[in-house]
Amino acid sequence: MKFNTKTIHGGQKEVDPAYNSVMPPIYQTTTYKQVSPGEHKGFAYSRSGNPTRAVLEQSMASLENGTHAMAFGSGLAAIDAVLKLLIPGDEVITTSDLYGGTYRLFTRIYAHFGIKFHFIDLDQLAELNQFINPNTKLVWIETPTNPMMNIIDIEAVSKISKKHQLLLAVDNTFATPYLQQPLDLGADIVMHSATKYLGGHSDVVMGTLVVKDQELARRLYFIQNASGAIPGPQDCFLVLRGIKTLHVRMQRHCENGRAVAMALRNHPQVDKVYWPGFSDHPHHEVAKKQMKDFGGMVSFTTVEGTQESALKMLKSLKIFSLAESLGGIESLAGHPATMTHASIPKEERERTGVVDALIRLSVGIEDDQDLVNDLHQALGD
Ligand code: P1T
Repeated sequence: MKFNTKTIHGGQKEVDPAYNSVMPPIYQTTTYKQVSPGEHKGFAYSRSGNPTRAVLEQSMASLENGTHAMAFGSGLAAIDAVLKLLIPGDEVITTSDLYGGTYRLFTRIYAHFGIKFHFIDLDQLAELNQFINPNTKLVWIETPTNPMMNIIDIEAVSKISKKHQLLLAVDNTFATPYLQQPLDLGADIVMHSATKYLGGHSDVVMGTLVVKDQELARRLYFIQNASGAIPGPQDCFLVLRGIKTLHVRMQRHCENGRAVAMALRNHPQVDKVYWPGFSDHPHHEVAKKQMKDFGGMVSFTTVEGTQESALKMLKSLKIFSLAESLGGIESLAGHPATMTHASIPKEERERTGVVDALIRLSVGIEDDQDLVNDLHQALGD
């Protein structure tokens, strides 16, 4: 089955054995009658499993070319489940260019439980070897990174991880499985904030994990059930509905992302534009190799280069809404330094490029000319 068919049918052979409904019923139930203890139709209690959630999980496994998936109450809850694979003394190698909430979870929660995090620069990734020691257990990467749009070579990192028997987890939120499938490139775990492109309509907070190894799936399922950060059935239904149009939405996000990136680049008031589709983007070749297109996220700075100029521009936008989050059908604009990445110390975030003047756009699927015109008027045209 090709990807554009999988979004609609993947993992969803028989969603309703009772009435053959085309969409899965929303099983709004906590529990299921048992004939005798342990004798039931596959579901005993909705933390452990729910039929609506099961359809979504099977769909996710299919989209990412994995074998098992688990859904969680948020993207961060999904990341939290991966970290629970670790024990005190274990070490994690990750990059300094990360979603601020992920950084906060690592440094403000798990570091207190005796897990050590090494935040390395992207250009040190090729020398990942030198950060590996016997305690290293996990490599965590995002690609494209939030919000600097750096691209990490998943295949190259996975080769090193495999050699040292480390787990490689890839946050695939920005790319989605439409653009890139990390398990095929050697990753062990794919994570999504399904809140973003998978849900696609800015109406659900959710996270997912996908794996292709039975034992890893067993361990993560144990954590999902034992810790209990599961999503409700209504939300699973909504994300599943979102997934059914993922391929069409992503195609338009990519087209509009390209139009916006080009228009910004050609504007005299704009200084730097971060978008991996530019042939002079430092990781353009890697992006071309591992992604089908370049996505709908674009970050930039204006020539004035101050927080005031960034905030002034953000306030002048009419179609783009000033808001956290991304990946919905509507265009959003954000100020990473004070919003999504405020939990990263200034010095550290500025080292990765998240300066006070940076603006991040989640380019929606409205008319591309309207979006470009909105940016132009906010830039003072
Ligand atoms: O918000 P939540 O569903 O818990 O997902 C966290 C998360 C994880 N990974 C990446 C790459 C993310 O971008 C996010 C959430 N990001 C935002 C809310 C944002 O505006 O960047």
